[in-house]
Amino acid sequence: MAKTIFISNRLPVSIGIPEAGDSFSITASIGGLATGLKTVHESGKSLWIGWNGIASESIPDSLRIEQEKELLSDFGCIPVYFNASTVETFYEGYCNKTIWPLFHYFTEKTQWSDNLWEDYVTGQKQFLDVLRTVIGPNDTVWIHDYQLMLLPNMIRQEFPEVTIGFFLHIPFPSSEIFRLIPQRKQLLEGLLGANLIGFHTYDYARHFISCTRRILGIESNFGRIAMPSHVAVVDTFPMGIDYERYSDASKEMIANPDMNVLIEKVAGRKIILSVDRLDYTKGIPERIGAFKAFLETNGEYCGKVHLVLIAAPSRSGVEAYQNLQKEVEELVGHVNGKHAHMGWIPIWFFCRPFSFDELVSLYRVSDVLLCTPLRDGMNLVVKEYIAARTDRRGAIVLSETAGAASELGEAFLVNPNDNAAIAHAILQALEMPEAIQADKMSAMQKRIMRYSVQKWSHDFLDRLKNLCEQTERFKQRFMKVSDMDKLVAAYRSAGKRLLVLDYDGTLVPLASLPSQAIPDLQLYSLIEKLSADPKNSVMIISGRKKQELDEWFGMMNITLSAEHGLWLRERGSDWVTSLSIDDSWKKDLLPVLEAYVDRTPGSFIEEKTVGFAWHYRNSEPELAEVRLNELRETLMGYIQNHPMSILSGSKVLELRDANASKGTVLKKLIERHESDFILCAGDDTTDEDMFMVLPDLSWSIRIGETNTKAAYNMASYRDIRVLFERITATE
Ligand code: ADQ
Repeated sequence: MAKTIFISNRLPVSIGIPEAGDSFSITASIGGLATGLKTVHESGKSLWIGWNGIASESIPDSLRIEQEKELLSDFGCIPVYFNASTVETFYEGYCNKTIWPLFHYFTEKTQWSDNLWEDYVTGQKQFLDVLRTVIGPNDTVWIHDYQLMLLPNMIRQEFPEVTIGFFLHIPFPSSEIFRLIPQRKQLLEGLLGANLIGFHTYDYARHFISCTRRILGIESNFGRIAMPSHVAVVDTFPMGIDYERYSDASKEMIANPDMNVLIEKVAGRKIILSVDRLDYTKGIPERIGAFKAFLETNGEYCGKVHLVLIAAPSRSGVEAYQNLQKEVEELVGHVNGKHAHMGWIPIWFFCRPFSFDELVSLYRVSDVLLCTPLRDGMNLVVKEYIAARTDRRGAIVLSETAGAASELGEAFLVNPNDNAAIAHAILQALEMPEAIQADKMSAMQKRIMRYSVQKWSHDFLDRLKNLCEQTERFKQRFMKVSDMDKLVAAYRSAGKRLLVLDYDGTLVPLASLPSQAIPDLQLYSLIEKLSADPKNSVMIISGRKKQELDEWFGMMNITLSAEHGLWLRERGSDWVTSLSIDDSWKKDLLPVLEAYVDRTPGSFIEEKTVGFAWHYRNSEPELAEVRLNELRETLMGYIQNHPMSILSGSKVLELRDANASKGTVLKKLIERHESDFILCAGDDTTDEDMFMVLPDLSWSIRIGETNTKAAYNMASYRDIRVLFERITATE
């Protein structure tokens, strides 16, 4: 039976081993991810692979076996064992010294070295090793987060049929930042192994797409990226929280005794709450600075407000985190030392994690949530605060660089580096009338409630399933071995055959410069064999110029057609055209195109007998797209008055004679040849003109996963060559 396998760096359970080391305890984690995937995971059709959180040296072998059994039977979990050294080199290495800082725009904290990278690769292979023991061909794998960015492609290489999803929980930076990383190509290729790549926000998805274009030169079409073996779809899924858990707890909670003490002490003062993991991305020192600025510019609030600052230590093995703790302690000491007076301490600092009950109690009594990370993939704390405010009170000051900001326009959105703006927002939040608090809070609650973490996970998995069904449907159009067998049989039994082939993208791969896409020896040999058969008429029909086709194929016994059917050179004859050529418009249009070349670095013009091609494959993609639209608009004006037409190809805009068409020339040839076997192959929209004029029972193939009038699709020019190998071998 097909199953779903979740893979994350950590398992959704915590393992505890007491000092004596002769037993262990397992507790289910209540983190966001564990909750989100709970309903799917508990349905019993899934497994979860991840590190169990403790170095393998500290688990005696006997315990390990027991632990594995219990993990599997009670929690559907399969552990990956990391020894202490791997924890340090993998998780605390490339993951947290390279990717984490860089993806959060902390370039100065980013370290890269070959060793770190090697350990990152090796670490992920350990996950693959475990996966190999349980995976089946129809399974779905959902991989989580930046620790495992290479895993999608590792799995794709070994198990091409498996459905793979990936979700990144942290920001995906702009290409200017991402391109700094030496292993940028490997990371992108790693992710592109997935069928679905999910991000919290549209901006992160946009950054990823822009990186694949600029760094790998791979195009996307409405978030779909065609890879050789599959289509990778990029989309946005803003992660939510277990809304009811927070709202129900808030409604039902008998206040936690510790919290009662706190609330009594506060007695009439306002509470500004700040809750994070102790991480430099969260902007805790900057927030303390902004609170200080607030006190200094709003003296009337001294003695009347507390900042309750909760920071749970994390990644304490990494130096940057150890330094951060010291820095925060010093800053808190400094503000308290400077502003406290008898009976009032401005900042209450807690350097420990708070329990769920404690957090909900605090959310309920805090007047303002001050959430100003310098960068945050999403930030769930702000969503938890909203869910816990069943009384529809409270206000939020939120950093515009947190992913959550894109969903929470009602919050006071601030630049986390601007102390004065934060201080002003705190004042506005503290003084916001209750009616407005209620309006804003209920608007945010409706949104957060709707897109809960459960909805998020189902949405992702449903999308993944739909994509795979779509791909399956599409695969039906791809030429299967049985179809190829039929084609070969029809070829063999035919007395007279016509083979019509486009060139670029169909017989050779597309190249950055048209002059680079020259025929290779294998292609020559195949065309030689095909054309040597007296039953065959072979024709190459291309948008290329006569001179190029002559140079490459002039010596062969085949028919050539240049410039999209404008010119025809039948076997042993000269080039002719049946169209009355009017190229008077060329001289008017050349300066227009030249102006676009000047304004679009990397683009160039290829002049043809009747027309031009404006190539922009080597231009900066976004700029080229803007220019392309402008140019099309400009040319529309000319089309009305000149016998020309505009044609969009792969990274090229062509202007050609309005009457030239591959379809027209092919129609003539078909009439003349009276073949009983016709094969036509192309990869471009211009080739659709040919597919449309083919008689019934012809064999037509479009290269690429795209809608077409052709009867079949094939993945690449390589498949056409395989087909030719077969038909030439059978003779
Ligand atoms: P984190 O960086 O851990 O997660 P965040 O989303 O704010 O960031 O918090 C995750 C959870 O930790 C929340 O449930 C929160 O209550 C809890 N938490 C935070 N500080 C705590 C504390 N001091 N005591 C107790 N609990 C605390 C990463 C990304 C985020 C993204 C999440 C989910 O960095 O941007 O929102 O994953 O994708």
